[in-house]
Amino acid sequence: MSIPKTQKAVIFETNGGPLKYADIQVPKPKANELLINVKYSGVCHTDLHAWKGDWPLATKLPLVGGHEGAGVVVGMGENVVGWEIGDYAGIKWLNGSCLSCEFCNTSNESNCADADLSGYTHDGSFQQYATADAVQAARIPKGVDLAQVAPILCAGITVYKALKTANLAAGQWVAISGAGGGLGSLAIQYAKAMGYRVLGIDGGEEKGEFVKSLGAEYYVDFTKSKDVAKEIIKVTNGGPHGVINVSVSEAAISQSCQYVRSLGTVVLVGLPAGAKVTAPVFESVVKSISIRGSYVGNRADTAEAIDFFTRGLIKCPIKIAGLSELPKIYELMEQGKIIGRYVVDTSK
Ligand code: 8ID
Ligand code: ZN
Repeated sequence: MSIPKTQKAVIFETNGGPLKYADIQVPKPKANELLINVKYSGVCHTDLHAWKGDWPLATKLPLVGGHEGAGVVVGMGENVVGWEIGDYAGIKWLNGSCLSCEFCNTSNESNCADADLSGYTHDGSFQQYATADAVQAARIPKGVDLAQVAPILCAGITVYKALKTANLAAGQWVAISGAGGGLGSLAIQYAKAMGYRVLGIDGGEEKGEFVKSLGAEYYVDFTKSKDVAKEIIKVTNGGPHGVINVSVSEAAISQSCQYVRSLGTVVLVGLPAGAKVTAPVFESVVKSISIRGSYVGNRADTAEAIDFFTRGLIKCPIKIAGLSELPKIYELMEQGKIIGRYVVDTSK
């Protein structure tokens, strides 16, 4: 397999600065890394945060974003074992971790203080050739549609792990706040596959139709509802047992602490810049609610999330665009106009 010296990528030099569709060097894999020919990459709202630089964690600069890359292994460093040229591999948010700290040792690699993050501290999947730590790279079965599987590599893993974190029983209600977006559209389907009853919250009629088509029993339109919390409590007969917050809205997150059922769990996933979660102490105590953060997933969560997908239980609602169209996708995302997930084709 011949590997070119240069390739197409979308790169930026300053946070919020121009997103350049340019020719850059093909990276060389380190001893522990795979070189992956990225065919498709999902576009996550995190990529927008990384470009803007609105989180309290600095990005690498200049940076190639992207962390839902699906492709083919074309090279590897001398220490890599267990991978072959031609294997399908996925680039995830967690590119690599130290593998020796307290958190790595207990399979909580995403909480490693030295975690290396694709499209943030490590050039990501908005390029045709990207490197990934061979231990953390996702194993994608041969024959899988690489465009379809791409969103599983962040959105799928993240919502699957968040649903596990909510610790629900089959038949219980889960509310997905931000249900019409990339993470939300997958959360609805994982929740259904795990046996839960789903209530979706987002804005607008089109997102409502979409959310229901994916299996939500009920849709709350936050732009129209007279009282979101009241409506949710009524429909679920006392509030959902779990809430997965995947919106990018501080207000929606705090609101979820009010409508969650007694003994229920509010899971924080969406990361609006500078946001705080505000919950009334009295009601939180008397209702004995839990508020828990959830951050991507580990290697087992990855394998399980991909397995749900390959068994046909999850369909990624994707729109495919060219890599060169990334700035336009960010604009639509900023306006909340994307239904489901955009996936970029790195050859265009
Ligand atoms: O590991 C993690 N915790 C993790 C992993 C991946 C992504 C966290 N994230 C974060 C992203 O950084 C981002 O902050 O999750 C958030 C959502 O990512 P996304 O699903 O990729 O974003 P999107 O496709 O833009 O979807 C967001 C949805 O929220 C809706 C929007 O209409 C959109 O459909 N929304 C908003 I903004 N305000 C809302 C509100 N008040 C709302 N829905 C309900 N109520
Ligand atoms: Zn992501």
